[in-house]
Amino acid sequence: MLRLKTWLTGNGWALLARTLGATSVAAAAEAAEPRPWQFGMQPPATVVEERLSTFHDALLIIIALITAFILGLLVYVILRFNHRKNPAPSRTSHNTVVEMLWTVVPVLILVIIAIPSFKLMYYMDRVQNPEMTIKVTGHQWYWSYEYPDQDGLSFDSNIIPEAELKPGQKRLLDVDNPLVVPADTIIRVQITGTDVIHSWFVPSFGVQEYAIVGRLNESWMKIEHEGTYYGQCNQICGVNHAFMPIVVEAVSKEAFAKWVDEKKKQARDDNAAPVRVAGAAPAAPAQ
Ligand SMILES: [Cu+2]
Repeated sequence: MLRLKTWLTGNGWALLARTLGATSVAAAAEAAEPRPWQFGMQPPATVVEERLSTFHDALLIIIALITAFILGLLVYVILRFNHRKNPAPSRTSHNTVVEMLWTVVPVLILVIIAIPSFKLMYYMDRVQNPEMTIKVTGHQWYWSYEYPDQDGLSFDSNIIPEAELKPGQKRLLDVDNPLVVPADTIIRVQITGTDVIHSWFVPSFGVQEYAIVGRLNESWMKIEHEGTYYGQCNQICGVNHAFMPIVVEAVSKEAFAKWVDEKKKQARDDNAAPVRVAGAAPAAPAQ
């Protein structure tokens, strides 16, 4: 019973996946992006994505076992009960024990899958003690990012057109202003939209949240390692849907503080810059 409990609370899944050589957060240090001929998930950069990948791998094993079992049954029936081998078929039409089994066993399998699935879903859903907040807004067809804890610093993030790519920059993935966040920090991500439905999706964080007009959706991430992470809008949102990628740069806390100062300075120095701070807006007239 204890074994079953350990299994259901998640440790069993992790153990199984590790035995089968799945990647863990600790092993994934480099940038995460889609690669040519990639199989499987991108390396996890957050605990959420590590758990998602582990759960996915465990489900794959369960599915493979069920499929192999059904295939075995079919092959057995075809070989054993074809009309040459079995010219006079039995007239049996019911077997209560077998019928109970093929109802109860699949239900049990589904319950065993549902328990860790719901646990993970609620773990992903809400962050308990966020250290900072990022607001993401989806537009046709770019993202804008806002830092309410950094005096409302905000800017737009646009794709770099193919003709303007510098060496080393990724076609359809790199942007002019990436989202810069501190690594090893619990970040609440609030997501909304201004026109149609978009979806902010960064595979290696396990974050995928719809950006809907008039609604503030929430997710969270704690990026374990510094690095550059790529994502894309994954809700068909119009003709330039494929051209609103996401770049997240996770840096050290000190580098982040420095970056915030520089961005704020940039916003103050140059009004035409795409960077804004809330404090720079004209004050409302006194009543
Ligand atoms: Cu979109």
